[in-house]
Amino acid sequence: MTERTLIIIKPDAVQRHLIGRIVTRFENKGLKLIAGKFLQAGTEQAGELYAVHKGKDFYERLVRYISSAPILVTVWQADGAIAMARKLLGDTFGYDAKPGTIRGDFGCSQTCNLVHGSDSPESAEFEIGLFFKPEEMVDYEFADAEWLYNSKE
Ligand code: IDP
Ligand code: MG
Repeated sequence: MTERTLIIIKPDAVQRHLIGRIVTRFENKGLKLIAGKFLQAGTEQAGELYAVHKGKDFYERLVRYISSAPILVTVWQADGAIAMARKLLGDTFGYDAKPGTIRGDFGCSQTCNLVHGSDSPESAEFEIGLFFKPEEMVDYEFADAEWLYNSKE
């Protein structure tokens, strides 16, 4: 099923000059970029993004971190985009994440794990709505879609 997922290039990735290398992972895989915004989130917006973690001991630190510096917020679309993107991200903590994943290749921190990805269709819809209006998403066909997705079969 066609899905959309919110991928955030987090403050540490921007500060560490990793935007291009991270975005390339999603492009290489064949996910389609349909929206993007470079911004610094306020604490309110950051708090909403991580509302599911409210009350946990790392929540305040997490909100401070995500609102501390600019981020690149993007939406990617593909069949099964949510699970595919989570595999590209790797496990939550950099030190656990496998080599070959974004978190596994570029970091070893618990909090500063470079990238956010929605974990379900419900959270994707909610998270995308925090940053984008429907008309800010641009759907289109890739010129090589037949080869990329075997869509003729
Ligand atoms: P996810 O980003 O892999 O979905 P979540 O459990 O949803 O992981 O946690 C959201 C974010 O909160 C993580 O990406 C990480 O930045 C931070 N985080 C999660 N667990 C901890 C923790 O135990 N200590 C510190 N930071 C954490
Ligand atoms: Mg999560």
